[in-house]
Amino acid sequence: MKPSLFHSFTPSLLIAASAALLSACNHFNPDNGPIRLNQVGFAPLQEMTATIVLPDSTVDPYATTVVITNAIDDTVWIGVPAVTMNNPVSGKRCQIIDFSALEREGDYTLFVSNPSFSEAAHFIIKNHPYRELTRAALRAYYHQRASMATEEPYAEGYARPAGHPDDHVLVHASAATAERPEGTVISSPGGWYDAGDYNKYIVNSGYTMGVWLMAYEFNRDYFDTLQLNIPVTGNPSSVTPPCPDMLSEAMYNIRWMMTMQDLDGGVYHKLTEPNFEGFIRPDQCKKPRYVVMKTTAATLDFAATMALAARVYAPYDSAFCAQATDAAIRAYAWAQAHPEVYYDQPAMNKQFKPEITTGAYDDFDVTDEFFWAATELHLLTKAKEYALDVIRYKSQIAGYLPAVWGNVGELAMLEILMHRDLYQGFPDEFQDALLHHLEPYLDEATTVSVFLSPYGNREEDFFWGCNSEGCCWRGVECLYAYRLTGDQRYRINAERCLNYILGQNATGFCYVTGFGTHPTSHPHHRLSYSHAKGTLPGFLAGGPNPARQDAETDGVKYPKNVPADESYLDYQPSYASNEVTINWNVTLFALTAGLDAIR
Ligand code: G3I
Ligand code: 9MR
Repeated sequence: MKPSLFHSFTPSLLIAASAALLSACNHFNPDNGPIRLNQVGFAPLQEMTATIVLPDSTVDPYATTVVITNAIDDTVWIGVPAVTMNNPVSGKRCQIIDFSALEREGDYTLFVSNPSFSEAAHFIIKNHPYRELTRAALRAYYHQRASMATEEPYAEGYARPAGHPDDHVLVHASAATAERPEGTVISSPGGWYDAGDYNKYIVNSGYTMGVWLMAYEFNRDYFDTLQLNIPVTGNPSSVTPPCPDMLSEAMYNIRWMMTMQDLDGGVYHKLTEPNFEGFIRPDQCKKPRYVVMKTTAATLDFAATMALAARVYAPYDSAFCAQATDAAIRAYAWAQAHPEVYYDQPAMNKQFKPEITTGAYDDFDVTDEFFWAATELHLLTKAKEYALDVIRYKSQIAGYLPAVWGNVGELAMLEILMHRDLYQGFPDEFQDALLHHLEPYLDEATTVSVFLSPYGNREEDFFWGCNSEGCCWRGVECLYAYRLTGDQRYRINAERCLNYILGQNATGFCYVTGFGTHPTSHPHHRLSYSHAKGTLPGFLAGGPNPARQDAETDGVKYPKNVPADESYLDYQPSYASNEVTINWNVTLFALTAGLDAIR
């Protein structure tokens, strides 16, 4: 039975509330309502909370009451918000509702009532609430595959023709050598499109493969049985024992990466058209593509990836592992001989033609790349020369946290922690550094956060790609901390990071396409935009980015004075807040799979 207090729901109240909210929401986003909660699902024993972002028109916050009903309309929870406080970033007044007491699987409706507004939101409690999301986040990479058509039954409704064969790639003047002069044609097919664009970048691929293969090692049993419905031809899955789907998908990109190594061991920074394509289908793209400049960062990320892959794929394909080991060793040697070749696109364009204006993934400090590559090579070969480099580069750990595409030192730290028996002393130092780094965020989750989250309570939490690089990655760090200490607090905070991504946040979006009641629906993604069926599912959007580098381009208009945590537009041209990328999805599934595997 619905309680009597909800008989006071009146159309006029609803209209007034909607009008107030509409005026508050920005030009491109829909009204996601004041109730913010995980829109995908909770596991039965999980902490469950929702946040009400009180409409500005609220006269008396303390008059809010809450009722939760189950699928047959029985009241299962009735109460008042546990806390009323201001969002430390936006200043907005919020209330937290804690309904963790609910345990039964089912569909629920949460009704919020206040004399100034009334709202309802649905949520689900079920076992393995993140299984489907994990699968979709991984299947997103199948859709990103370059040089091949995506076909049924694998495309699951999103088939498209092949594009970018990349079998006729030109060596750019910046990458010319005596053996491969400018204009030499090489073949570099396959791999994944980086993001919303159609280019392929080694630095970002390397970081992505690192997080990917480490996620596999972290939850091997889980991934060994996860079915992705992807084609496995050309991958090592025919080898006995069968290669798990997630390793098959990764191999599609790793084999492309291998083609990016020059004869001398150095690795091209990227394979790209000179300027970004329009929003057209892959098969419609006809621009010439180039491999551009070998760099130290790309070569080291490549070395680390190949060494890690040689270890992980050892049970499946010995020929590949021998090739990857050799590639890694030669790449590392090249980087040692060329330790400071940085990708400086404006400087390169002054010297060489054609001009290249696509993604730079520039990085002028490769200490962390040396550390990661040395660590992976040491884990693979156990050779003394790499051990000495691990020692040499480990000294800067404070600067290695958190890991992002341009700062991969933490990947080495986590690898060492996961193989700590091989090392004496310093794993303890690394563990302390990780826990010390997390502590203030965990503290903020229960002291200042209106979303009960260890992420999103500071202005600096919001930047280009923050949903992944800030929020999901912090959740993954919590999973590592949980594995290392067994302390449930870390598991709970990993869940809280995911709750944030799935809707308990300042904008009310579930930032994964195709999931939740208010999902990101218009990402900056050429594959989605150009597909007759529309947006592809399972992609994580970049997230609120107060730097707003895209403001005013292509009609992108942020409302004036929008708070940092709301600088997000679910609008296709907004590349600075709403793009999707391979490096962002990997942290999402590392988090969802990690949580799914625990429950
Ligand atoms: O390093 C500075 C830091 O010192 C400073 O405090 C901070 C203040 O905002 O900025 C930092 O630089 C940022 C840089 O990323 C490193 O994190 C830049 O502002 C920011 O604009 C830059 O964003 C990158 C963006 O490309 C533009 O270069 C994103 O991380 C990166 O994910 C994104 O990658 C693009 C590719 O180029 C092309 N493909 C799509 C992909 C995703 O949008
Ligand atoms: O589409 C591009 C996206 O993939 C990049 O991340 C972004 C930043 O480098 O740039 C996008 O391209 C835009 C360009 O930078 C400026 N003009 C509008 C382009 C999008 O249509």
